Amino acid sequence: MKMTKLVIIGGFLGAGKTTCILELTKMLRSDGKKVGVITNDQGSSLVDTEYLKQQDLPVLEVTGGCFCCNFSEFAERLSQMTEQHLPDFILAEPVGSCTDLVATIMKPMAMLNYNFTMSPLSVVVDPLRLWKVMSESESPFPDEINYLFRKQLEEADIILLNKTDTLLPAETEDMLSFLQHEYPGADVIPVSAKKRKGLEVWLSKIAEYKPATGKPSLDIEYDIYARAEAFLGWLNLTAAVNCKDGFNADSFLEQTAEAVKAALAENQNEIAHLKMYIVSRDKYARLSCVSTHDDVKFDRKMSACVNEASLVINIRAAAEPELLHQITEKAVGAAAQAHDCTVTVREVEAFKPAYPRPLHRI
Ligand SMILES: Nc1nc2c(ncn2[C@@H]2O[C@H](COP(=O)(O)OP(=O)(O)OP(=O)(O)O)[C@@H](O)[C@H]2O)c(=O)[nH]1
Ligand SMILES: [Mg+2]
Repeated sequence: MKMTKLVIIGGFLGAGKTTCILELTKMLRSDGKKVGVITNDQGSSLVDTEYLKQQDLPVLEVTGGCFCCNFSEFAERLSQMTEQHLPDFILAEPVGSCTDLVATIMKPMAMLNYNFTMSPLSVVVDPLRLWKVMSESESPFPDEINYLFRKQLEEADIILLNKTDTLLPAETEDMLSFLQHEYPGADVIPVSAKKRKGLEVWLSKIAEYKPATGKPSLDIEYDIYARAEAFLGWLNLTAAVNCKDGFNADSFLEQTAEAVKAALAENQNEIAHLKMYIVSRDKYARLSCVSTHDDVKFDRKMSACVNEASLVINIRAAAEPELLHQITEKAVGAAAQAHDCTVTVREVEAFKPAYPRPLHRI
């Protein structure tokens, strides 16, 4: 019987997990392999799920909490994926504010005899966030988030230093040395998911049909971890956008994102990850911003005027949920007015993640 390989790809919010998954999937498929993806969030209505589905990929999600706190649902989705699609690989992306995956996912999966070969744990890291930790420069986030960020790296079998296309060669070398020195048990691989660089080295490590290296469970203080998670506010919003004469969906999305970013920057509420997605039939656009000091960037543009579209907004930022809600609705309203559209909000969730209580911890 074919054993599906389960690859867990963790890392902090906005590090590039979904982009790595997308590009790895393309490589695996060109090699004739079947792939399924499981996404995960503290809320529902996920940009990542919608975006990945557009690539004609089977995607299932675990919403309303991380994989570890919803372990049974995670296991159910894995079985569902296996039964429905018989994939060679399942790529699973835990919530970016989640850690302790060895103790709460990897070990329970192995011990409870699930029918998967566990791949080494891959953790993606964004150079800008890493730089803040390396240089001990003033961070927009409190120490608890730096603690969480470091714990994510500490348990990695493979660390992917991503976005190396934004670095000078000497900067990449400095960061690689730092990671190798701080986390000697991990394979550190420089990649640029966006430019598809370095991914074949990663693939060669995870495609080997041998079990994960079996790292010890983290020594982690859950109260600090919980404070880190609860420091961030989460906002997930879905809406219908209509305009009888047609509107430019890219411009609508960009204006909304820029207005949210400006309002957060004004209040010094740092962004962890802001992402927006808009779809109209077979056309879609997605943009993203990973800091108030970062530009809003399109991953894909719709390049069309449309009469109706569905909008999905996910924001994780150092702000109270009510403030995120107000800022977002105001930004959407202003973009609607500027584009002569009507917006009907379908669903809004604004909250702080609950204390992490994994089902299993080994
Ligand atoms: N320059 C550059 N940008 C990248 C690279 N990989 C990802 N990005 C960008 O980083 C942003 C975040 O990428 P995602 O893949 O959504 O990050 P994520 O880790 O899945 O984010 P969450 O799911 O919110 O935790 C997007 O704008 C990506 O285009 C890369 O290799 N180079
Ligand atoms: Mg993602």
